[in-house]
Amino acid sequence: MFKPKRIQLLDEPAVVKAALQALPQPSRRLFLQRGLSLGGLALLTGCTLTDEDSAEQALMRVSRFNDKVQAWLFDPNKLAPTYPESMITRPFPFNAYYGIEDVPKVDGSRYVLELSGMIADKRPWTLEQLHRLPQVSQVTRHICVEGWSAIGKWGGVPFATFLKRIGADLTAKYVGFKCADDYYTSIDMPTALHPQTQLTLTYDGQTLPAQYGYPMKLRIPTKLGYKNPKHITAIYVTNVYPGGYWEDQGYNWFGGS
Ligand SMILES: Nc1nc2c(c(=O)[nH]1)N[C@H]1C(S)=C(S)[C@@H](COP(=O)(O)O)O[C@H]1N2
Ligand SMILES: [Mo]
Repeated sequence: MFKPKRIQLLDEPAVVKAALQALPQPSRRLFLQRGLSLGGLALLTGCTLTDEDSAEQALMRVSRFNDKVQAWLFDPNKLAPTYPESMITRPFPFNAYYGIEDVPKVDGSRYVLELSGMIADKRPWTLEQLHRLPQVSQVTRHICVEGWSAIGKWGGVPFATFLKRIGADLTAKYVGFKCADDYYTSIDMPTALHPQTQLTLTYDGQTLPAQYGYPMKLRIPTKLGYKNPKHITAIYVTNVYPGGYWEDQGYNWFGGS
């Protein structure tokens, strides 16, 4: 019988420690109760760790397991906290994988939002058409993994309204986003349909400023900052795992806040 060999090259305590930090609280507690070992980690995550695995690959697999746990725990009816306007952070921080001088300059009059994948009506949308849909607003907290958070006010169209309007297949697994910079990300369908997930056109009652994602971004208060794509140019619906700019470099894909 084939029996996978235990990892030789791996720094076992370091991998277990890093994996533990990647796990959400309930499974972390379970794991601590069971004792810390790579064997236990393999049992818990269903990942067989062989000596062909690098520590990095092992952690990636634990992170994918973590996606599943977070998806199970995600309550589609639970709302992220909202705040009074007096608590808005001013000025609101800018963040991207580049400096503010490199923010993409998008011409709103020429802008079109492209649609593809499991969507019945793939006709592209202009900004004007998006503004004509029913608008809502929210004052919520944006939390960045880099260690800061800030409260802001975003206005736009509930994303669920938009997805239904275009005839997106709501049983599909993922919604993916391409941006005017080289950024890209993707989210699970339950999060896409969450009542606070918003196709955002305004910030603080004004047209969305360039640095915060003009002409359109996705605001998801139930997820960390990197899951909130700015300058969206294309949206697609798919069952094929799309990854993301930071996710493909090791950030956890589910990215719940
Ligand atoms: N297109 C694009 N979207 C992006 C990013 C980016 O670099 N490009 N950075 C993400 C990260 S890590 C954060 S914290 C937020 C920052 O949004 P803000 O500039 O509105 O604070 O945008 C997210 N969306
Ligand atoms: Mo971030």
